[in-house]
Amino acid sequence: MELAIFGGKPVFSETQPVGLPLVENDTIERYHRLLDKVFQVNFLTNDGPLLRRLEEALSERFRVKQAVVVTNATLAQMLIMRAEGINSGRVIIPTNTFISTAHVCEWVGAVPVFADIDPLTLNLDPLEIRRLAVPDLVAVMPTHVFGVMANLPTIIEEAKKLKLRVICDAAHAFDCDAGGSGPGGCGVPEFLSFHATKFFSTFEGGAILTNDPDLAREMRELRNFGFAGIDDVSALGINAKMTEAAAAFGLASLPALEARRERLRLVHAAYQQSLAGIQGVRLHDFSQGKNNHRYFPIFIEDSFGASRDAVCQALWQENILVRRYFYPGCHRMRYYARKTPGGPIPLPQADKVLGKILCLPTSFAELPDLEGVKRLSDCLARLQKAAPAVEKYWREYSGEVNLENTEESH
Ligand code: T4K
Repeated sequence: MELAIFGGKPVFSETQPVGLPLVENDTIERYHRLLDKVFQVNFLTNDGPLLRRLEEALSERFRVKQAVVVTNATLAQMLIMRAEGINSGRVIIPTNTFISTAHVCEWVGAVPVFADIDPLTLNLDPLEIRRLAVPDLVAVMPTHVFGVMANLPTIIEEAKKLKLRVICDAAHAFDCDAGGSGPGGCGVPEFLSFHATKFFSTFEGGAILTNDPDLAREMRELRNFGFAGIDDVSALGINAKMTEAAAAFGLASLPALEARRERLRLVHAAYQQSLAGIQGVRLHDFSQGKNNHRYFPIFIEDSFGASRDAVCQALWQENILVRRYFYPGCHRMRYYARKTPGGPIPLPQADKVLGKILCLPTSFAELPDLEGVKRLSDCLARLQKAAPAVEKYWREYSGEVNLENTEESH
């Protein structure tokens, strides 16, 4: 079968995005029934009954005292930082995270300091805390990338020595854990994302998990403009309220999650089997604990014979919209890179691993997931067999978009 870059028919007739939302038919039915109730009660937002039900369900699920539901994870992070009084100083974040983790630091008045990662977990390397310690450091903010938990116990220990706060980006980590401890389990505030592409979604949404009732109360005020009561504004709040329609979608999704996770687990297992024999394809290690299996990253090693970007472009031509999360790392994103005189400071582990990563779809449009996995894996095997020609094609015909030639290269 001819590869699409050489004029063959694409493996998929429809595009297969990485972030195809996970929505079952029975979830949609439950959602419609809940929406009917929303209109019967005619309470559409502002701490409505469904939002409160969702908060209770989440605090029970994550075994924390409080779950504070908000419009998205970006605002969740902002509320925690405001409530914790972080409005200046420096905050260590791993470079391998979504750009919002860094941006929010700046939005609240702090400066993100980008740290290198452990190449095996892809998460913040705890040793970086000591290396990057400066007097105005105020916090550390690890991320559980792809639901593999950051080493929070060690990070908390290191942070204590320097009197730093720890806040955790658990956007990927819904229903994930390590050694039985999941988001909210280590006693520091953590926030989740319920974006459409996530394992658990409310279209857009997020939540903060905490055991501190005062912090939760403060964040509930902050998400509602700072109102502490009618006509009583106690703080510089913002609008971060989740609507009843979004909360309804969350509640409708909850009963589907065990089966959803099992479906995704089978996809992971199928990929692990079908990609194992392909030269130069390295798989990510998910053996640490429970995972929701939403992401399936692979690494295109040198022995594949073609570069990651050549493979990425060839797969796009096959209608497989793989993504390079979180290439090139926050430290090399133009907005942050240009702030460092002389250009971004290299972070060797992240630079190396983010040059190889590709996230594959874990659900497929219009065909059974395992059939999608098989087609994609066969395609990768054919790409590897034709690697020199794939690389040559990429170099010759795609020079203008070749990231090797841009300032984001490394
Ligand atoms: N921290 C971390 C570690 C995060 O990953 C994120 C979000 C956050 C914090 C912030 O959370 P929120 O404030 O968003 O709650 C997407 C998401 O927009 C973003 O939420 C997510 N991380 C990030 C990992 O992925 P993009 O720029 O990749 O999105 P986009 O539009 O390119 O979509 C990805 C793929 O999914 C595309 O192929 C299209 C497909 N898609 C997307 C949507 C929204 C669909 O098929 N259907 C859809 O409804 O950022």
